[in-house]
Amino acid sequence: MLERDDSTPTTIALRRLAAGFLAGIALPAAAAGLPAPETTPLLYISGAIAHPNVGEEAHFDRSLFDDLPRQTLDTATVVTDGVSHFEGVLMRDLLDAVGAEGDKAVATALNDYIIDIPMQDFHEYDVLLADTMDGETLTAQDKGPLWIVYPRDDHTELQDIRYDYRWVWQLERLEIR
Ligand SMILES: Nc1nc2c(c(=O)[nH]1)N[C@H]1C(S)=C(S)[C@@H](COP(=O)(O)O)O[C@H]1N2
Ligand SMILES: [Mo]
Repeated sequence: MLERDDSTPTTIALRRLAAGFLAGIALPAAAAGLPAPETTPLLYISGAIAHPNVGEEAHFDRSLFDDLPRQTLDTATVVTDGVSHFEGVLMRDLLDAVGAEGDKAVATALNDYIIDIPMQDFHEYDVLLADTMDGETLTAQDKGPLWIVYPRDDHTELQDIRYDYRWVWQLERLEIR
């Protein structure tokens, strides 16, 4: 069987050129940190963070949030029926992106609900900051735009009122302390 070989000296040189070009633009971008938001932020992160993008805080609009690694989670919740399919960003990845270093995240919601969450939760468990549920974008009328979702079906110890308090819906701000 005839196989096509793309690796001519020309294509190899072009690939190297492209890789070099991409590395060249990626490096200054990484050094400059998180880009500034261009639309209204969904989420504000303050406190002990190494990579702010607006003053001393990190603000995420939808486009910046969408740029983070995406993850899914299927779980029951205490406020919905059956198992739901969530998509979003791992809290661990979000906090890594802003260089968060602290013992707790103080989470505040649009309805002024406020709760302390130990940072340990995000290292021990794949806690998701969900922006969609069952394929629908979460809105402020329905637990959104961002909802902290614990993998409660995968860990019996998470099926506890102590964790239910930390399932912050309508999340607006995380303050790292
Ligand atoms: N934004 C927000 N998130 C919240 C709450 C709240 O009042 N506001 N209540 C917490 C509590 S006490 C529990 S037990 C769970 C489920 O609350 P619910 O049954 O009132 O939805 O969500 C948590 N997340
Ligand atoms: Mo509660």
